[in-house]
Amino acid sequence: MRLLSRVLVLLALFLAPPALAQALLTGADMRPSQSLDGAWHWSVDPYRDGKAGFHGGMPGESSRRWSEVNQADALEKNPSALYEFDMQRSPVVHLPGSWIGHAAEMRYYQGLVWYQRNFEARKPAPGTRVFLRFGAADYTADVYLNGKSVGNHRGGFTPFVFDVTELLRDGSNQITVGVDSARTDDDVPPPVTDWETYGGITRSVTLITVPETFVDNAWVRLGRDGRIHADIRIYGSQASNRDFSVRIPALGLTLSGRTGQDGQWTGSAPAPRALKRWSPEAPTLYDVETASGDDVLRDRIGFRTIETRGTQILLNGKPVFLRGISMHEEELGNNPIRAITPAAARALLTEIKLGLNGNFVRLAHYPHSEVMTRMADELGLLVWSEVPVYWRVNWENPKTLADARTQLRENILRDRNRASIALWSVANETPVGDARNAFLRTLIADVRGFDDSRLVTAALLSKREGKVMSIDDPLVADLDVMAINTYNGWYSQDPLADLPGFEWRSPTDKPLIFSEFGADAQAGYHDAASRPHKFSEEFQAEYFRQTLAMAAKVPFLAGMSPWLLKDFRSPRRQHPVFQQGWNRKGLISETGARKQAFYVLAEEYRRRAGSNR
Ligand code: GCB
Repeated sequence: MRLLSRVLVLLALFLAPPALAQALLTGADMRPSQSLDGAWHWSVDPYRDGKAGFHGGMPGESSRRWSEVNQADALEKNPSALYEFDMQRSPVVHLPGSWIGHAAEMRYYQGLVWYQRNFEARKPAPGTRVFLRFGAADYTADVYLNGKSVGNHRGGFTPFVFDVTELLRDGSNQITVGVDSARTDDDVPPPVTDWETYGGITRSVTLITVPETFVDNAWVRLGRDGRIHADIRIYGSQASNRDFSVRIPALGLTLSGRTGQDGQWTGSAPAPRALKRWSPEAPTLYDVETASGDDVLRDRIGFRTIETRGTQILLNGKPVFLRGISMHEEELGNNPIRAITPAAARALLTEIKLGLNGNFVRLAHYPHSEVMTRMADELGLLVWSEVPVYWRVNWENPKTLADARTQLRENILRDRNRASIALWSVANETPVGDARNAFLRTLIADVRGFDDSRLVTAALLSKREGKVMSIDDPLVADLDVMAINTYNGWYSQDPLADLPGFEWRSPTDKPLIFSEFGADAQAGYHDAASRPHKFSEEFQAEYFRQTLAMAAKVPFLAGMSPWLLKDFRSPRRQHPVFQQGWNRKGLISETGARKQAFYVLAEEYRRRAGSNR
């Protein structure tokens, strides 16, 4: 078995795409761009006609699909052209946003949906390149420009780009995207989760023009050695031996150098004395410009260090208790479509920061929008960021591992400059076993390879014997911070008053985070009995009081992110009275009504903020 999983990991190493062989523009959301958000035509395609062909790909059938034609051109030139999928006359919706919001019958649709729009552009000037960038499309996307395939992408939560320099033309252009939300047991995440899939183009689409040789992946950070470190990568025909500079004007700091043969440079300089370190209390961000030739890549970056010492987490060298909460990527409202605008991100994170007196958020269970992590930087919240390696992943399949590694890499490369991110997590509630351990160890090694400045964790399950809870997952040895999801008193029938009597045992001297605990409550359902029923606000509030009393007795606890800020859509939660398609473990309802437990946690965090423990 051990041998088998080693072989699988080796195979996956070959399948995984080379680290940075091509430009990803993952961190390019601040580059000037032409937005393709707005009105798009859409059509369902439940039999995948636009991909498979009319007869589903019968021998002899023309290999040309309607998706590979610029329909506007074809219909103009040839009146007898026939397109039943006439995208130009299909209904129009506003993107980004999941198709769940397009029409009532789309709520549980899992499959292929086509999108198309026309836009005006210029043929790229000589010496420039144009990239088409998607913030995310859930789950696979096939993209065509002017009837030509430009590529595809798997994974619903991370950005991807295509070089479309050769395909853009002066005047009207047409983009067609087929997004398929169907997943199998080999995907990441697998089909069964506890959240809404939100198929579609859920984040912004942009066209980004850069000089032929340009900067990408400029990672600038404060090292634990007190120096500002930079890793620069330049792409294009002139990338070797290329001069560049990294400037932080407000600090009067410039790092300059010349790339090697491979277009890369790594170096550091002492941090200026004037540097104000980023922290939740003072989230200072600096403009940083990386320039080479005609290209300037801009960013807003905070500088801080994060590390562990024994059972403590240290931020800027000082112990910090993570006063957090978890959340899914869903805006407030009765009918969310996963459209995270800066205003939506601010509204949610402000509830954590000011409402709950928090300093930490777990962005569960997949990479959230870059809008969210930038807002966390700006408002001052530490972040747990994770990939959807969730529950029952196919540990034995090298392709599944390759997909997980791609998502991890895209997430880290996108957000390495976000000061808010303190922890990268590689998995949630996964069953211990050789193949799983090997799979997750590969991801942990990847995290350390891409980013050695942060902490690595994973949400694990504990073992219960009577009232003794222990952490006996072998993965603990590989992590910087242990994390446990625990639900005694909700999924078990323990009387709530017993919870403070539970004893937690640790196998190491590493810090522990309670990455989840929670109980459903329907906002407005009250039960005044001395032992209130589940689903009442009183039960949830008492559950929080008693679980927090238990947590206060765990000496190696360094933080918590209870489950969770806001009620969220989940097709598996169908209690006819209390849930109706919503997981009700939110401390606020889907429309933002605060439940009693909200105030219990806010008070606990106010007290902990005072003592920082
Ligand atoms: C968990 C999962 C989370 C669920 C939650 C629940 O442990 O990590 O995805 O939503 O429990 O509500 O049961």
